[in-house]
Amino acid sequence: MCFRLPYLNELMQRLTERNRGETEFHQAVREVLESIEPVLEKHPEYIEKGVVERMVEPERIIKFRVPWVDDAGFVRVNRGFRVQFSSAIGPYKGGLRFHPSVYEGIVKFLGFEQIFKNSLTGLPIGGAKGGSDFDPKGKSDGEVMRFCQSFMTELSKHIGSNTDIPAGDIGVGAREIGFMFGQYKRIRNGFTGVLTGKGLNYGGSLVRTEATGYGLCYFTEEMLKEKGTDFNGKTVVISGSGNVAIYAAEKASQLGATVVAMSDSDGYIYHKSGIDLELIKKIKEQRRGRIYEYRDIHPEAEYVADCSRIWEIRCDIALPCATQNELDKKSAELLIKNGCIAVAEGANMPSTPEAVECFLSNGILFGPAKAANAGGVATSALEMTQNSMRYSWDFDKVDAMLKDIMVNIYRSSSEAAEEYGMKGNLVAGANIAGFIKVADTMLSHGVV
Ligand code: NDP
Ligand code: 2IT
Repeated sequence: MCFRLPYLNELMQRLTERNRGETEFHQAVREVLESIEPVLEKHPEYIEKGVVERMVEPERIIKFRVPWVDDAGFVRVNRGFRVQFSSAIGPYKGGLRFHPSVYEGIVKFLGFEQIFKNSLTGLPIGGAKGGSDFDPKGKSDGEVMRFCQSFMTELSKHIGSNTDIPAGDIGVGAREIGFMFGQYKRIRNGFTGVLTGKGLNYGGSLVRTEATGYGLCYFTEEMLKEKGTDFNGKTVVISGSGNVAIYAAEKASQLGATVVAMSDSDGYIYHKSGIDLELIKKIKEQRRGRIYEYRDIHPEAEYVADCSRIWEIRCDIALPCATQNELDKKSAELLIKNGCIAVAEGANMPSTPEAVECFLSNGILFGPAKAANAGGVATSALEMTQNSMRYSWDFDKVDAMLKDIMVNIYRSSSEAAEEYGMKGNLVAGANIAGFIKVADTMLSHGVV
């Protein structure tokens, strides 16, 4: 697809050439450029001052060797990354992903998205992402600890509570954050809020564990209000069964919906009368097991050994909460054909561009990741605030703040869409609202 502005065509072409093979990064940038084209047409000062060229180039990329010793005594070597994308509106902030598919293109797409997401939260946080191609699956606690210590030994040179504050993402949860925090504290001899998603005993915030999933449902509730409806009595399909998926399922159920299917990378479970979430938590959070084990307790549930087919199940609301590009055009068409009215993204960039186009052109309520899953990082910022105060708020207070933030993100995204003549298009609205705040800040900082 071509842009109207030759400037954007050239920029996109140059970006593709200079970041060869990084297809996820190209995809993320293209979507933002498409959304902000009308903003650039109205405000040529963003072009004149090179705001977009600067925004698509990370401020700093750190790439390092992570050597560690496995249980059999063999030396293993992984790659570590941290992309410090933008510090315009606050210190770098964003998660760490440990998954074999991680390479520079993945970390860059996630770091780029994080700039706009963090801006939308209304809190002072810049954009970053990091991770490694290390696969925690099948590793012992000792192996995970040694890996995390080696990873943090290098990363500790580049982060700090006022510089860059990492958190979790795929493959990085409470266990990994604990090991990394312990190593940072030991190396730097300082107890600071350098990571978020910490345990409650050492500076973590209540609600951070639930925040992304809960926030996703609060955002979805706002979208549903547009159609005069809510979660009550609705059938919901959720992909994934990790941190985001589990707490999205919990909140959707609390709001009166029935979650009928969840998945992992092997396959999905369909339980018509409603997923037993306590069992999913036992299998996934406690035992780090596989989702097919669900049938050992509930043989009446169905298991299909192909996670991509989860979107064949009829539902009113679909919440993709696993990974990027997990929902393609064919799946989008199926969801629509089966009567789905709303899709909100818990994962980052889970819908392909063709799927997004399909949802928008068919009038499906669509909550893009940057807006819909911002509750996790927003609550991370609330954790930073509590760490600075050396104080902690109770669950209801943080939950109420999270809800307010999600309602505000919905409002600012839908208002920006309307202002630029794209009423109801939250993809455009979220990108525009997120962009303008960062772009104006960059103008006021001069050329840096
Ligand atoms: P977890 O590691 O807790 O869970 C990830 C889930 O997704 C697992 O069920 C996993 O299955 C599945 N999955 C991962 N990779 C793939 C793949 N390539 N194909 C199919 N399934 C896959 O991660 P989170 O729940 O934290 O993250 C899920 C998504 O949400 C990611 O896109 C992440 O970037 C995004 N996100 C996370 C936030 C957070 O606070 N944690 C905040 C905002 C967004 P398996 O166990 O088989 O690997
Ligand atoms: O994608 C995301 O927003 C996250 N993984 C959470 C980042 C954070 O700093 O809490």
